[in-house]
Amino acid sequence: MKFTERVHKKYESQWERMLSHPFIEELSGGRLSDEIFDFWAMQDYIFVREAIRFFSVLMARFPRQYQKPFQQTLAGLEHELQLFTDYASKRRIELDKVEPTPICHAYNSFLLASAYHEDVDANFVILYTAEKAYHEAWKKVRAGLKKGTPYEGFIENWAGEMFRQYVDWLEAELNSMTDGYPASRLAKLDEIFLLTVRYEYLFWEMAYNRLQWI
Ligand code: MP5
Repeated sequence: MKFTERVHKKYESQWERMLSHPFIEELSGGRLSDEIFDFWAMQDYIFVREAIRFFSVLMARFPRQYQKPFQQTLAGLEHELQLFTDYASKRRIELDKVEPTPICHAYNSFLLASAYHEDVDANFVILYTAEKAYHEAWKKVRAGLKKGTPYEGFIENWAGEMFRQYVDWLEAELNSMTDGYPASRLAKLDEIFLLTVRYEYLFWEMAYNRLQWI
């Protein structure tokens, strides 16, 4: 069985719990408070800004064949930062004053540590899992909302066709590189999938409860 099919079955309950988080449910139902959405936007701005470092390390370490696709990803991340700055200026939020919360900090540290220390396959697991999680979450939001909300740019970015193709590409690469892997390596990659799903869940949880440092 393909890697992605197997882990989605194995960790179905965690995946579902992440996707049915009240943040996503309330956002899809048009009843999420502006303060909670703003909190998410400020933290995800930081997440994306730091993700540029993550991809830059991957670009330095990965084989040549991945440089071109990741150059496109990096351009996509710059576009995302623009979405956040546009949103923030409408809401009068000063993004340069925002500090990462414990969970945002931990998630970004995990990404950067993996970029430096883990192999290509492990980094593909993280990437696939994080991007797939956002694609699915924002498709749910798109399905629930009418046009003309302040969230449209975010919806188009993560639920749109370009992002779908990117996630499909990650999935296909991951499945072909793990084909025929020994059980011991698969067990390690399964753990990384689960850890990434857990961080994705906690990121919504952090925003929903506005969890902060002291
Ligand atoms: C993504 C994101 C999507 N922006 N934030 C979290 C917490 N998880 C996943 O990744 P990208 O790189 O912004 O497309």
